[in-house]
Amino acid sequence: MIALFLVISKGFCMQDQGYGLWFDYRPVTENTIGYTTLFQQVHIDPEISNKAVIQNEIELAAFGMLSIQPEMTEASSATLTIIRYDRLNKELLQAFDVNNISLKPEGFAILPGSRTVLITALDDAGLLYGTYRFLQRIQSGAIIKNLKEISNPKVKVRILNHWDNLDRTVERGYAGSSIWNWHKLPEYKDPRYTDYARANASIGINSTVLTNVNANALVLTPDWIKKVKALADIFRPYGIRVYLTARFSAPMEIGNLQTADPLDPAVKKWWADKCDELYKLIPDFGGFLVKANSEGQPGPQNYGRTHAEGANMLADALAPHGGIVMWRAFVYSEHDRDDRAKQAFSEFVPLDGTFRKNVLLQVKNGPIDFQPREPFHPMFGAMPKTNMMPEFQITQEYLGFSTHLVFLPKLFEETLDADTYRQGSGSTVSKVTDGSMFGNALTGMAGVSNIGSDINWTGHPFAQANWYGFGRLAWDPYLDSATIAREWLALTYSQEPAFLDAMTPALLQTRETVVKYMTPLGLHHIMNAGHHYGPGPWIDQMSRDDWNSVYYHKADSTGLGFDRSSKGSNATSQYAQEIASLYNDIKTCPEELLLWFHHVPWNYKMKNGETLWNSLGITYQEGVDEVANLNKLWQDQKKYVPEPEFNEVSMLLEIQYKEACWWRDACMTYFQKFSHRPFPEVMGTPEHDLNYYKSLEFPYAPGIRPKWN
Ligand code: BDP
Repeated sequence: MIALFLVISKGFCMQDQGYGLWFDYRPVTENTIGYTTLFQQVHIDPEISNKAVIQNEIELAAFGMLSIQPEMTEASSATLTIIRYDRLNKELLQAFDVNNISLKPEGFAILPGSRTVLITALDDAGLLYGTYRFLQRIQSGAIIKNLKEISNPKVKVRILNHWDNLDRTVERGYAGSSIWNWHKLPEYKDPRYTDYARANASIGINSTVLTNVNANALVLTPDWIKKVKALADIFRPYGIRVYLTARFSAPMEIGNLQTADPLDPAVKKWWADKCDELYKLIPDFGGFLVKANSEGQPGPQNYGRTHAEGANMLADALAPHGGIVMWRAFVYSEHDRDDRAKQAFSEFVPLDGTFRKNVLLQVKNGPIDFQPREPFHPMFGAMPKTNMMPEFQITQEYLGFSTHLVFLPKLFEETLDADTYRQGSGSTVSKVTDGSMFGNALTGMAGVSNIGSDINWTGHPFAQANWYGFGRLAWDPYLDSATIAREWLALTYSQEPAFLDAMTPALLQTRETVVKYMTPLGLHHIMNAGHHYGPGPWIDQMSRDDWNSVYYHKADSTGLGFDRSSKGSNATSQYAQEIASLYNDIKTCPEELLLWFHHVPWNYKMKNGETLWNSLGITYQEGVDEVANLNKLWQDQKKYVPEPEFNEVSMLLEIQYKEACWWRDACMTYFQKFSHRPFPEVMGTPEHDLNYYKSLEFPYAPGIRPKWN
């Protein structure tokens, strides 16, 4: 008989406001043999360094899901055996089919036998990942004989970037303050740090940058390094290494040097000594993330040196300890008159082949800045002799903060699946990411964290899915977002098919919905200035041209959009020929990127037969309608979700609807100044005039960038 397991949906419990994330081990019931038997006797390899954390997780899970206390046994012939591959004995080798499995570092194998399961891996981290995966499969109701899974991470450095400041503010953070309580560290070790490590390990994240890319050199002083060490010690058993952002001018700010010139011997020595100091306390310290010569941050160009010279100097200081440098390619200058979208490519591509082996260039998914939709960054695939990692923004700076429900793995997937054509067709960004395109050994994927001190970690309950999805894609960039959505929903709320069938497609649609009501048809960077909250297409008074919305949409009486074709800024030429010609021609350019690449006449005929102007209004309206539909659908899910979270999401969806209308009305009213056309009927007439929308101010919007030192 097929074993069927009914999973009780999450209970209604006042305390449950999402702290438990996707692994709070809610009860599962079984109606035939299975899970309970499996947890009867558990053997965990006594030789591994993380035995205690694995045991703790097994006990928590067994108690939470099945109300049982598993017996821990020394005998390796247990019902559940978790053991390193090199320590498999003859019996186990005979009992389980381990011959054809190919394991890599951190990878794992979950092998079901008859009423038993073996989890094995080459290393301790792999055993922990295997354990989490096994528990997740049980939480989502898998049948034991279907548990077989052999999985190796495709990316080496799977890393969160916290934009957390030392005063506990979080740049672009919308979930409270920083979870790092620097003031009380190193003595006070908030239990939340352990739960943070558990959450990350449960999805394969193995690295974290604790501090903001707009860096403060103080974190590299002895007292602060002790605080960092306290966190590193907590994270270590979970396979997580800590990294810091390095402020390029640190040798001057905290080292009393007169210069930070990367070729100056005293500067080189200062960094080498700093690394010695760091590694003495934190032997597995990961390395540095650097934002240099970008948005006011100091860098090698202050001394007439290149990005490669800057990165290599730090790489050399870290190399003896096995550390790496993640050097950001997010650069654009107010002195460069060229299209901002082109500047990183122009700056970095000529440097291909000059970076050290322990440098990873960290490249944002698109060429501007984490917009709801961007084409993939043209640097992907364009530097065959350089290690390169994508950077995604998990925090929703440009996607409605933690108020709007948007499932970002869909956006991440769009970039990862994009074909760069750099090595012929099929040269996807995923292949740059996992190193298979050019044979890079050092690979990575970064996500700007959305985590804060809020009880549910991420502000919006559904923003947890973006953290989860990032981790899953960093482990395997080829995973599809539908699988991730379904997994997360089943783990977090309920595995009832009715719930999953309704909510999975709904989640997947949310990204497009946000694009439609914020920046349809390739519009971008038309958020209000500074905080980026709400619409601000009229912004034209910022100190830098490329911080103004008008720079990006270029609305005038003839039409709308940024001409990046060969007749305009020629940004299209930075792509491989196949992509360049596709984007370059207004007829073949995908409509969702039309206004990114072309200045389009208001009366241009779109594929739907409507003019550009009408299509704009129709698309804005579709976005608004889709939020309304999502809210309707959500109201039917009440029985699957704990009441506090259900209510929270309902209230947030109301705000999202209001704000979607605001976006539509403010943008269409503004653009009408140029199009001089009536609003398309479907969207009705905006409630207010343009002056009203322009007058709205939000001086206390969260997440604003603090003053840099
Ligand atoms: C921009 C943010 C800014 C960050 C910058 C970056 O507005 O706060 O410092 O990205 O990535 O999108 O460095």
